[in-house]
Amino acid sequence: MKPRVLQLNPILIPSINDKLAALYEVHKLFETPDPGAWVREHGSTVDALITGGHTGVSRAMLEQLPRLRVVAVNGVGTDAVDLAYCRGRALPVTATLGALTEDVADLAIGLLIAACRNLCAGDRFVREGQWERHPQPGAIPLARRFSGMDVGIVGMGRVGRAVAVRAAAFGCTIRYTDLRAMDDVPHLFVPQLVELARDSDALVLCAAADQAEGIVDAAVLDALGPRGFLVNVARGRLVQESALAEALVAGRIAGAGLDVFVDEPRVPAALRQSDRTTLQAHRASATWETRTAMAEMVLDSLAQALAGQRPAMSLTT
Ligand code: 8YV
Repeated sequence: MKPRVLQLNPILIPSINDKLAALYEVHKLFETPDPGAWVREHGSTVDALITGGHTGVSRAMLEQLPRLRVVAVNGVGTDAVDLAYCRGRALPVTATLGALTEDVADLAIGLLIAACRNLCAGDRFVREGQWERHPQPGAIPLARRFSGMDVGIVGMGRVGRAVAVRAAAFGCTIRYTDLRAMDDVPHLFVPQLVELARDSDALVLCAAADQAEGIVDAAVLDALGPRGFLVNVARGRLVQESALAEALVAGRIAGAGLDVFVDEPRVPAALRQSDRTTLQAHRASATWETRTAMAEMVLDSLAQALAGQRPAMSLTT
């Protein structure tokens, strides 16, 4: 009998879905009308679980899966999984470490340039026929130069470092904050986020959410100031979203490029309606290349765990 795999999110790569179906009896919980009832009835038959970084899995669900041998997170963030509980059960939790670094950093720079240069407003202006109606040069306000900006990186892990490499190529001065200074990072460490914000034209959030919930508050936004930009490619809950909305509406910061939100897919109206925001639907890792590499890592983790080995990408065992 094939091992039973419970899948909480769709995987968008057909060849990976074919491989999963060939090897396992896959149950797609996201297509199940009553997921809670399914887990109550069949939870004891599940050998492996696949979930997304943002989705994670609740402890209540894990408690209903006594036979589980691996939680394979198809993502790098494991903040939505109770790692301590999984450690206690000697249950491997794997992540796709390293697979999405370049794409997330690319999107961070893309959002930053889009925010500084008003790319979305420019696109709308042309698309809606406004250019023909208002051909004079001042019809769109002047933008801000990204090259050479002071960029503050919050969280100098894999993604933070990849953002730093890219920003350095644009001639930016880079400072960073994290839980501690890092010997192998050549940039200036600033222990206090509010100080980093004061010294930065743009703050780029790349930190894990576990220990950093709500760190971007009104004081940080005011320190960033009316010429400052915020980019978030990490987790929405790093930011106090209502404080961000207020700062944007009042022009207390210049703009924000956001791929992640507190309560996805719900995005506060103030953020959706603001001309100062550039928004994405949590898709920093959503390229064919990266999603294929991530899903291959998930397949490897399942194969290793179900063969009784410690998965190479395990964070808990
Ligand atoms: C993915 C993420 O969108 O890696 C993460 O932690 O949040 C995202 O890159 C998600 O995990 C895809 O399933």
